[in-house]
Amino acid sequence: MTKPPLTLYLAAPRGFCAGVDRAIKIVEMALEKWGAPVYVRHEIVHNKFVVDGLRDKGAVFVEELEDCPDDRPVIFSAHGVAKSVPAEATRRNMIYVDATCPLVSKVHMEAQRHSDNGLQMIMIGHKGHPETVGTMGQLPDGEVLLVETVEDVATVSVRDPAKLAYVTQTTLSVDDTADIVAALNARFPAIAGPHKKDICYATTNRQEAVKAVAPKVDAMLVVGAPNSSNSRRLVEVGAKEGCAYAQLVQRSSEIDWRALDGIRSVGITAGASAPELLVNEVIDAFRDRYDVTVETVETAVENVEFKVPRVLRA
Ligand code: 0K2
Ligand code: SF4
Repeated sequence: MTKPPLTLYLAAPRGFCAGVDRAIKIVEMALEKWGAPVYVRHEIVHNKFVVDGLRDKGAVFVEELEDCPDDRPVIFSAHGVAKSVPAEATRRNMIYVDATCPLVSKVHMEAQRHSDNGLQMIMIGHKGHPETVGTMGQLPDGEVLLVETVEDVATVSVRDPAKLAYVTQTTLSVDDTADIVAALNARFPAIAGPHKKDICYATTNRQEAVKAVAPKVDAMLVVGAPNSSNSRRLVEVGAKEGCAYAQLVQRSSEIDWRALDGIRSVGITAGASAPELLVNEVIDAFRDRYDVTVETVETAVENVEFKVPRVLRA
């Protein structure tokens, strides 16, 4: 039986960023150095396939430090932690390795610096997301005000409109955040912002690539997990750019083939925490059903790399 023709447009860049690559390496190197079990506070990155693979090698994933014993090393996830977490690990004399992405740590330092300069902090982020919890936790409870939407800007109650600064989560929608920042600037003209945007290069590049692909295709698939903020933003960008069907899939088994009936072109990308192996699995699933032509749409070239902490390099 002849297969129908289909063009797959692969967005580039897609998939692993430098912070995810480093975080996974940290867990692997910690397992080599200290042996199993090594504890990891929160999913090291938001991807079940990655987490399951590390669990098989001896990593134990927990949500809180209190779920870890004192005498085994613990790793903090790429999303970052509140200051109270390493403080508590130190108090308990634990060995810990911080896998917080350096670009998240940069935002932590910014929040601290603005606060040291007497400015009240506003965080633009998603309530309850571990990165938002970690960044807000750089300052005492209640010090950082959370703003999630343009509507929130109208109601946020500040100490002194002349003494304000904002930081953001690194994985937000570039466009939605620009709207929120514009609303903050309009209501609080003196508000200070980051020198360089807090939304990271990887988030920005992956959204740009989706913008280039989405108008070309009948459907857009984003390989990523439901709890992955940056992956979900890619689905939203795809839909906003006019793609009639934009869907998150963790694995090829989640593809809804009936929804794709009659399509001639599909865009594929992957969130920063999704391994390329899963992208290949999705491509292979299309090859099983269609006569596939693959085209890459590249909007940026990335060459960012982060070193692992010194304790693991020795
Ligand atoms: O996008 P999220 O922040 O939910 O996190 P992941 O899907 O794990 O991607 C890695 C980014 C981690 C920190 O920015
Ligand atoms: Fe770091 Fe950006 Fe990757 Fe998050 S998405 S881990 S901030 S490089």
